[in-house]
Amino acid sequence: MAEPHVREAAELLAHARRVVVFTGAGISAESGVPTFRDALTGLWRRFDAQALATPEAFRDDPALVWGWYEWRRSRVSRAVPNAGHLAVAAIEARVPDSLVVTQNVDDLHERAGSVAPLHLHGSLFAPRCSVCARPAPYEVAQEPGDGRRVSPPRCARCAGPVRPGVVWFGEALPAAVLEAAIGAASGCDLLITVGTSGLVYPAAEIPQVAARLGARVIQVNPERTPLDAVADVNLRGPSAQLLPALVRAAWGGDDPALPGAGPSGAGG
Ligand code: BV8
Ligand code: ZN
Repeated sequence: MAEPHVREAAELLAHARRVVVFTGAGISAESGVPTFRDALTGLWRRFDAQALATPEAFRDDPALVWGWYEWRRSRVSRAVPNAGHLAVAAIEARVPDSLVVTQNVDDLHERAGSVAPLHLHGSLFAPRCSVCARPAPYEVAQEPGDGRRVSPPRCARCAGPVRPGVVWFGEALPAAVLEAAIGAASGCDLLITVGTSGLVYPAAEIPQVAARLGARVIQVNPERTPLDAVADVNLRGPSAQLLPALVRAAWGGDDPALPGAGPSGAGG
């Protein structure tokens, strides 16, 4: 039997007609992908992620920054979507008017079956020329090892250095993507925010817009965050455990998209 908060959240989900699932690095943590704040393990520890994720850092030392993103891309390529990603895909399959809005630059939502998540901050899998913006193909990331510089490839058209296809601090988010995310948040009746510290703007506005315009908000996070203030229900714990529990409590345990679902009722 689900615990009370999960039951309360499941009531909201079972009756929701227009759902936005807003995710941050925490949803990928149980796939072994470091969250943004701890994305600097190994030799990367000596850098501040926020300082590395900037146009200035790339201009000053393109090989260091490209090496960091190649290291992250190789980590993501070896990771697999976890039960939290699968539960989000199950929600999308059940609620026709639903949308994933993610701050993550990994592809785990797509690999879990989410149809077209909006990437507010770009993707590790869309490098482009830093001069003419031509999309650049990427090889399967070699393991650049910890902290090794890797010189970025050169653009086939203008020979400019290729950059990661992410939004850095100080860069504008892709306008059409942000507009679509705000539009969905404005019109939804339920927003589920999962695994984000809610500190980076303007992305952190999304759950606040939904709450301001009357949506109910469920938060899934082991820690307190500024989004506690707008959440109707706080599910305190890991998303790979709580999201499947939420989906099972809302629609019963036989959701084929959920791991351990099915007649045996395995997975509790
Ligand atoms: C911009 C891609 C202007 C790169 C990222 C007010 C308004 C507008 C801007 C600002 C503002 N105030 C300040 C700013 C500037 C800045 C900003 O917000 N700074 C912060 C630090 C205060 N914003 C910007 O620069 C943005 N651009 O404003 O441009 C502009 C306009 C016009 C023209 C020119 C310029 C751009 C911000 C985008 C930066 N790029 N990512 C990359 O990945 O390398 S941000 C990056 O950090 C993530 O994408 C994410 O958005 C953000 C925070 O990460 P989270 O996903 O929340 O992860 P985090 O590690 O922080 O937390 C993990 C959470 O998971 C924790 O809560 C933890 O408890 C939880 N967790 C852990 N395990 C689990 C779990 N949860 C569930 N289950 C688990 N198992
Ligand atoms: Zn170019």
